[in-house]
Amino acid sequence: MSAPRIDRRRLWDSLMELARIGATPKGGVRRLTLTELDRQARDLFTRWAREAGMAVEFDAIGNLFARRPGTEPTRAPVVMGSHLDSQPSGGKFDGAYGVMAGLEVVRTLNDAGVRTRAPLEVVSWTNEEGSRFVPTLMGSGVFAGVYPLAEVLEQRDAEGASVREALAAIGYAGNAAPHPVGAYFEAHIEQGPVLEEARTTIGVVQGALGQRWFDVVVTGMDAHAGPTPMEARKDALLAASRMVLEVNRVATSHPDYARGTVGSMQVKPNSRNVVPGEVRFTIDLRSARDATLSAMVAELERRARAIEADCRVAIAMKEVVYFPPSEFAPELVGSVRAAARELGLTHRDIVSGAAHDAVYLARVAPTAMVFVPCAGGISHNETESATPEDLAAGCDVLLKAVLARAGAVTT
Ligand code: HGY
Ligand code: MN
Ligand code: MN
Repeated sequence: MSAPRIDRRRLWDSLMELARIGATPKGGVRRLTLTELDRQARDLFTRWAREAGMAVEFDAIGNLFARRPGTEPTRAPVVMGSHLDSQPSGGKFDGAYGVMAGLEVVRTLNDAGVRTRAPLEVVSWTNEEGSRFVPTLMGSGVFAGVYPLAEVLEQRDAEGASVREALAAIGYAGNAAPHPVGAYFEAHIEQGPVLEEARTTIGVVQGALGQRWFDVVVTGMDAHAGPTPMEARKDALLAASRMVLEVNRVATSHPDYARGTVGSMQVKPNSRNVVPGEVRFTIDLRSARDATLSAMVAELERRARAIEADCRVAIAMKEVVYFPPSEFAPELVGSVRAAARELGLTHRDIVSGAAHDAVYLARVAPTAMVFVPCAGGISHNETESATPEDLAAGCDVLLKAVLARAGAVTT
């Protein structure tokens, strides 16, 4: 049976309506996890899912599960999902596309009167971004048993609010029980330049880079910028700046997809005429090989010791996230490739530089992802954009791959 085709206009309109929640002047989205804006997005998704005949529940970390019954109710559901939270200056499509594409698959099957043997679920995972609260991939990590719920609920943001308090404040601390997943599919924009440069519509994702995140505290001594001689200073910002250069150096000295980023830094006391006594910053390391991640960390720790001695400061590196490179399920990846081929869409294998909830779902279920291009490969940026055609193509591939797994029953 040939699969029905999704409604491109409806998918686009849903994405644009969702993007109005947290819309920023430059055309992006600021919808930090567990904020009032996240609540509004969750409420909107819940309303739409119920209008599509789905039952909606949420678990103790706020993961939202919208379920469409199958003809074999005891079979584990085929799950589609992604996330509704965004970066502080994020785009309209990162995360939102995967949730809206899952909803569009259900809406299309409803219109076509197509039932599935396995139930279907569309999921929005809590705090994929890890921007307001660490760890990243928080909700899917709890669901997959990677993070203990009690520990995660006590994580605090820069203002000292806990996950537990923020979740209760938006009314999404639920009690849905963990349940088996028959298969997991996530549609996402690539967030890099590969597909667009290759003029290719579909990315058949093989897996994702491994990541190691650190919170670093450099402790020196506040001092007067005038009378304090250069050789007597304990300048925490000088030491931190040298560490930033080292992060860049270790990442550029490893060939296999190595990445190194310092994305956030706080300087104290942050006054023009005071030698900074304390600097806090973050390190995000990635690679396609676990051994490379280890080598990068070892090099950075070695260089930190030398910089400490040089600058007469202390450098403390605390690891806050680690997951090795992940591979998705070959048979499910094959169904994504077959769907793209049957739809006559250009496609190519690709490795994800970004992490996705699929990384943790892959630990509990066969998992695959569908990538579509984004303009200039730009993401985590308010100018992030994608075309209605590419987004629809990715959603058609998602529908076909999901039907192949869930089994279609024409009523
Ligand atoms: O950082 C990541 O890889 C993801 O986009 N949150
Ligand atoms: Mn994402
Ligand atoms: Mn993201």
